[in-house]
This record gives sequence, structure tokens and C-alpha cells, in this order.
Amino acid sequence: MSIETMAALLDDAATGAKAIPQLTLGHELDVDGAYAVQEALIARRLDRGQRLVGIKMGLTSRAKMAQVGVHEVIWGRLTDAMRVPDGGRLALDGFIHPRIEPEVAFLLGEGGIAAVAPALEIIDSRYADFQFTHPDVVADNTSGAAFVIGAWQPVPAGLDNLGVLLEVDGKVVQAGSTAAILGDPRRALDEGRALTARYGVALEPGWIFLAGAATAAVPLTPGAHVRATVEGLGTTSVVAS
Ligand code: OOG
Ligand code: MG
Repeated sequence: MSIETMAALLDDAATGAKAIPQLTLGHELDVDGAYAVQEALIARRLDRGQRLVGIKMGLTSRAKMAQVGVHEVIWGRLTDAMRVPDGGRLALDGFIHPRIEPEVAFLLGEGGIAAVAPALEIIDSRYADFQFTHPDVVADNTSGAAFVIGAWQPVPAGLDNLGVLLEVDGKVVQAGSTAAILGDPRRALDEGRALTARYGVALEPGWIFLAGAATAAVPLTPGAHVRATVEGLGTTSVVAS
């Protein structure tokens, strides 16, 4: 199966909210091929008028690696259509089996990190049962579906040990620390630069950078009020409908 055909399958699965079997079950696909599929998948969205607004890291914490059984740091692309306003509503009927996780976001400047914010990421594997291998999840834009960014804050002196909370309907469902993200979320940015460069992508000023979740993700269901808090950076929230 060609790169283009795999990208079309994943694109249709996402737009039609219908899961597909893992690509690697029936086809040869290595990690380089998977990044080529991801690029082709996003190219289809850009052709439909979406804009690239940043990059997301995945599996930068042990909690996340353990949850999905893939133990490699991965990256995906963010487009403007994936962004939900802070405190906004997200209709879940366009998703297959959405999950939500707390993130730390960087706003990239000319020389590094210009600002930091608490964030939420909604992930939705396009594969049946949310099961995948490393190449599968890379091809599927690392399960990226939507994201929410809180108010940008000045970069604090230390980012390596801030408490992270995920609340659903006012109850804490996950708690962790930014230390879980490769020891320091700034390390995720270094990794991101290096990994994307391998595929000819340079991180651009003005882009959003999601460092990867510090905790496992939880299922997202209609009616849920979800809030992420990162110590010292405030909160961000979304309501699922
Ligand atoms: C893969 C995406 C991982 C993160 O923050 O670690 C990710 C998945 O969990 O389906 O976004
Ligand atoms: Mg994530």
C-alpha cells in the first residue's frame, strides 16, 4: 500500500469518526515510512485550508508510555482546526474514543521559549481499541485530535517540578509533576527539535509546542467539564458535549 493510500485511510477514519485496523497488521511500515504517512495526512488537511500552528510531543513520560505500550518519544503536527478556545465546548460526535490529558504548552519565540501555558490535549486514536505500534501511532499523527491552551505566562525560573492536576467535574482524576516529562519539559523541546529536524521540519517562532502529557490520559465523555492545572501557570478548561 502506498504512503498516499495509508494517509487517505487515516484521513477518512478521522473525518468519518470510524476506527480502522492498525496499518502494520497488513502492511510493511517502518518509522520513517510512518512519518512520511503523517506528512501526507497533514498535507491533505492543509490542502483543505487548515494551517500548521505547531508541534506536539508524545510519550515523553513513563505514565504515557506504559498506558499505550509504546516506549519511544514521538511527535505530531498541530493545525489551527484542532484548537479549541480556553473554556470552550468540544462536540465529541466527530471522535471515535476520545481521551484527554494535561499538557504544558510553549509558545516558541526567535531564541527559544517565549511563554508557557497549561494545556489540554484531546487524543483519539484512529485505530480500533486504541491499540497501536510505534509506526502506527506516528502515521496517525500521534493520536492528535484537539487541544486547548490556557493564558500564556512568562517563563518561570524552573519548569522541572511543577504539580500537574487533571480534574473532571471538579474531581481530581490524575495528578503528577512536570518532572515526569523527560525530567524537565524543556528537554522535550530539545528532543522535538532534534526529532523533527530528521524529517526536515524546523520549529518556527510563533508555533505552539506541546511537551507531552505528564500523566496518563482519561476517557472523555459528553457533558464532562475538564480542567488542567499546572502549578504557578494557572488552569485551562474545556466542556465536552
Ligand atoms: C499517543 C499520543 C501521546 C502524549 O502526550 O504522550 C501523547 C497516545 O497516547 O495515543 O499525546
Ligand atoms: Mg499528548
